[in-house]
Amino acid sequence: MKKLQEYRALLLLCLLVPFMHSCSVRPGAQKLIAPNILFIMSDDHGYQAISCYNGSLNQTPNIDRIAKEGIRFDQSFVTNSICSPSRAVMLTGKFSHINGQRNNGEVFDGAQLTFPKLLQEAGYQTAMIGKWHLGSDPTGFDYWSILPGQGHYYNPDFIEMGEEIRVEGYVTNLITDAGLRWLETRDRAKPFCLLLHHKAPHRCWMPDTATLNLYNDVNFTLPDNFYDQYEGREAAAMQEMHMKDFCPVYDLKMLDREGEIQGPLKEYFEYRMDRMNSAQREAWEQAYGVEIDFYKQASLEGKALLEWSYQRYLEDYLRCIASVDENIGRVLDYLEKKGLAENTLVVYTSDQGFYLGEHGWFDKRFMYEESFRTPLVMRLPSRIKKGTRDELVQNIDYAPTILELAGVDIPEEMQGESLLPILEGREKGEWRDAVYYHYYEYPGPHSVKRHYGIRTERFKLIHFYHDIDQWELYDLHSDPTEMNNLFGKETYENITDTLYKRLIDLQNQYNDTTISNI
Ligand code: SGN
Ligand code: CA
Repeated sequence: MKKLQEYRALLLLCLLVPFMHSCSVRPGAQKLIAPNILFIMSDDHGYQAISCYNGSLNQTPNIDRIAKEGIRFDQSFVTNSICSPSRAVMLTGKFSHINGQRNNGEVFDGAQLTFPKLLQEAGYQTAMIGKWHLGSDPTGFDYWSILPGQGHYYNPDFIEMGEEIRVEGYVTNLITDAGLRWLETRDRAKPFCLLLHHKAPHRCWMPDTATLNLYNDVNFTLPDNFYDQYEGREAAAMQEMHMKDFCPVYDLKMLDREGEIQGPLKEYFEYRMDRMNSAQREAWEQAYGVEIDFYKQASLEGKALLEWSYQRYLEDYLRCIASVDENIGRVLDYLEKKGLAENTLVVYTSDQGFYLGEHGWFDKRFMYEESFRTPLVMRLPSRIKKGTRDELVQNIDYAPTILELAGVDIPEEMQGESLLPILEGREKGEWRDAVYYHYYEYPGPHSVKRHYGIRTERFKLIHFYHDIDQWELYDLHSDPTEMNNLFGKETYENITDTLYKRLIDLQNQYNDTTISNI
């Protein structure tokens, strides 16, 4: 009899434990255990620098692993290609003009609804670790430890639950260490949602000492439009994010011992180097010494200087990414080791894409493909059907997707769509035919004019405004690198008209009142 009672108790426990993780989620989702969420986002990681996106520049075996065991989105876009705004969109599922975060430097209204808040209310344990860059303190997290502002690569400060601490080491490793520590000490009775947000590979691309010699012998091929002259594209001609705008000391690490190499932002870079300990500094001096000597004696000019700058830029940028990828591998290994891989949604994305020499540029902001698109791969073996998809998806979709997966109702005010049907491999059916974009940060760094626009599978129509009034039209099938502005050209009147009408529809649908006559 006692045995039977024990057996019954055990049986009851076995039946209950799987549902303990989904205790407060909506009925209907009960048959599935609420998945854990691990949302990894880096800063400025262009899809061209990810090997599973057919990038030939570098290898990213761990990001590729997420894609191979899950899903890769090939037409994934942001709504406003800049840091704080993208982060606000990701959290709220709403466009910048609705969530209020149009530019960097504005203070995020943390009182509004975000997906971590809703998950927390539904019984998840939530944490945010790494780059936050939203001005106000994080809300909706049981634990947070963020870099102040842009943060530092070496021996960075963190604000941990309101208290500033300085930690010795390299930022990408430290963010991962903190993430693993939190996973290890979390409350195991609850599902978790961890936002792990890397600073890398943000400007000024300072690699870890362990990667300083990567790519030394590689000669990267220049993009075909490296020497773009911006014909017919006024706003593109007026930007200040060209490789000729690089600061030799700050961007290209040409800080010589003698202090002879001058240039803008030199002090800014010295301040960063001053954070290093002696071993870190010595590794840097050794690694860059030869290049600095070369730079000093070669007195490069014109094309030679631009092409050398491009090589220098890519080496450091890709070294930063090597650390990001390796650290993603550490987290994936942890999930596997702890038996968490099957039921944890792993997302890898970036706050937007980046120019790696296309049009001669670095930075982001424009609605052209390299910065409008952003990498997006997801893995959840228990739910996601493996493969690649080409639906037009956008960062407004992340919050609704995660909420639906967790069995939490998606609030009306969220403007994105849940990607769950796509993740579950349902046939390509009804889906949006166009995405909307709006960038505001002008006047501002890199002088990219304000603009908004629409992109369909094939065409893109953009309007640059404020102190300029220029429309651009691209046929992405015949001109994927957007060199030929077709706006106003004969035979394109009909498509322009159709796109313009659709653009107005989208502005109405998303309540953006910035409507201009064509
Ligand atoms: C800094 C950088 C810019 C960069 C912005 C925005 N300049 O201002 O190059 O575009 O951040 O980046 S720096 O001299 O400080 O490096 S974002 O990721 O925060 O949007
Ligand atoms: Ca960014």
